[in-house]
Amino acid sequence: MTEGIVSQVDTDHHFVHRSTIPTMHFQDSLPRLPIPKLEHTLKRYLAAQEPLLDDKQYRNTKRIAKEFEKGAGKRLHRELVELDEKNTHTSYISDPWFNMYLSAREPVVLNFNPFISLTPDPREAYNNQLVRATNLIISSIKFLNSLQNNYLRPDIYYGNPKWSESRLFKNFIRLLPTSVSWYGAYMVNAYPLDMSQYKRLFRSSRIPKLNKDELFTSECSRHLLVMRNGHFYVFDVLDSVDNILHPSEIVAHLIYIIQEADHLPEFALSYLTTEDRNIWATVRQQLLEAGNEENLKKIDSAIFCLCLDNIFPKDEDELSQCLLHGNGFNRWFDKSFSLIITGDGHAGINFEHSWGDGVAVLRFVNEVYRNSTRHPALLPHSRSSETTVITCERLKFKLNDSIQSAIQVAHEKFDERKKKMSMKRFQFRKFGKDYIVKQRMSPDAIFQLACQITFYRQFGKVVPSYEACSTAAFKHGRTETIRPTSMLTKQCSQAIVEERRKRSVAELRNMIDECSKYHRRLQMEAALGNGFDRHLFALKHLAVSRGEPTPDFFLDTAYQKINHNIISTSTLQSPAVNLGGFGPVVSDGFGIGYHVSDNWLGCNATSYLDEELQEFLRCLEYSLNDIFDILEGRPLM
Ligand code: BUJ
Repeated sequence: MTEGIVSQVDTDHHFVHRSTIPTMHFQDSLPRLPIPKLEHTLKRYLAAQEPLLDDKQYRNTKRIAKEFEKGAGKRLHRELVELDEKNTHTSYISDPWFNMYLSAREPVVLNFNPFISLTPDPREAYNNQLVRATNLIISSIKFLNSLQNNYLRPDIYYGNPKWSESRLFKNFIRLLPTSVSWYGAYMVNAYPLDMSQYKRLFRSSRIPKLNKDELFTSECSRHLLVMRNGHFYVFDVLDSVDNILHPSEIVAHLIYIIQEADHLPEFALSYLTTEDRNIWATVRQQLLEAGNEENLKKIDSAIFCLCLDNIFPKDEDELSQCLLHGNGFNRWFDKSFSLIITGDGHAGINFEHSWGDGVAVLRFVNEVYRNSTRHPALLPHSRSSETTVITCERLKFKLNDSIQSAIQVAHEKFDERKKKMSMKRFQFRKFGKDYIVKQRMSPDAIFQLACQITFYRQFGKVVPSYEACSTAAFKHGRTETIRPTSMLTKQCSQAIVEERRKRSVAELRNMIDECSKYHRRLQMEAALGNGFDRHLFALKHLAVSRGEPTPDFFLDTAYQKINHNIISTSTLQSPAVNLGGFGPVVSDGFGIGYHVSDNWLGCNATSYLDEELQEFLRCLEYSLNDIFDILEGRPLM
């Protein structure tokens, strides 16, 4: 796209906004993700191990860590630092993290792809499937145009939000050379974030390959992929000079697709994207050999995938299931993201995780929600254009017997796996962020503590837990792990569950307060790249990638145990999002997407253990009531 052409036209029609500060203004001067000192990493590691081990196991793990620190760990750490110094364009975690995702052979659906559900449009009539789809398509393309033209506001975390609105700040910052721009923002307590992941948001797909997948991004495609009843359609949403198709023309195409794709195909190709990656890689090769190369290219290079579902979810749990996995035939799970619109106009995103993290996807969701609700391109009573020339192409695939039976097998396996997974929404209305902040505690810490108490109440023990934390404040940062299980949360859980009548309210409150402070510290450390998980992960990756024997440290059962995350959690905050979640990361665990809102808190929880999940949510309610009573100064009964 040439900037000259689009800059002459009305902003509203082409961009979500035109930022004073260019999108990539800070990229060159972003700070680098630090590699913590090995000594600090191991100290943090041992602190996280302590609540999970008995005394003897802990002493053993401590000994192994000491040996690692003096031996293999010391050498690997030095080599990691040397490597990092040679790769100043990126972060030490970027390659190992891509490698982790792309080498994983489990199906992406349920195991990796999360979903985010968009809050309904406040005006009911705009939630019609065709109206919402058209408006969200157009806002998404405006986002793409803004990104391509360097008009998208860079992500900045403002320590003092007043600067986010300041013209003076923006005009000053944009004049700074890109080599120092980050420092200018830093001077006013503003922290620009890494924007590198956005280049794979659009026109991108994960391509299955034997043993390690690849990411593909097209330079300049103009077409959208639309799925309906398991059929694939493509049509250009950008014209030859990158103007967005008129809304009435877009809706005319969607109407055509809905009318044409009125039955399910005998063999729905998309089930293959739910398969184990090596199986899918082999079948994809067969598809290429059977003459489907052009069609696959059209899918891979499409700007994104729109799934026009024929599903009418009866409640939030059914909607969440639809967005996390659906019925498999109307998705292409390898696309960087799919925009799913149900028959009754609910909208959500399912995204492939290897290319990027929650921060980039949430930004996209926020912008398209805002733009599509404030400046909807299509009004509910608008008509589709009767004069539109439909340029839609239905992709017809050549499927030989072997491919057909592979689809059949994938279909059966997918149905089996999705049947085994339960997903439940939970909401607690007695307090939320405002109340917790008034108690001078951290809302996130309180939710995490509630999960710890809950698990202890249900199973009488503590287990490895994971909270995702973005490290996008650094160049090519990804995530770090916060470890919500600590000696403090263990003691607090024991006190609340087992000694509830023996302990005074003041004592319990003090324990909660200590947990909150400790969690806040862990959160801060993780966001600054000072956790322990990624550092250890990178050291292990370095040894393995060089073909060296795996150091004893990583063979310790305690190391393996702490990486079997029974409670895996992630949170995000946005008025544009009303549901969100992901599958459990282990067969005996829970996947918890949660949200602490102003006056309530809630989660979407998943598990392969249905009864345990129901009980977990019952206990969570109990635990939150306990916390509430304590904070209110009422003794526990
Ligand atoms: O940790 C990482 O590197 C990435 C993580 C991996 N994991 C999901 C396993 C933790 N990925 C993310 O954190 C991205 C997750 C994006 C979805 C988050 C969902 C948040 C839900 C909020 C809404 C809940 C509303 C409840 C309503 C009652």
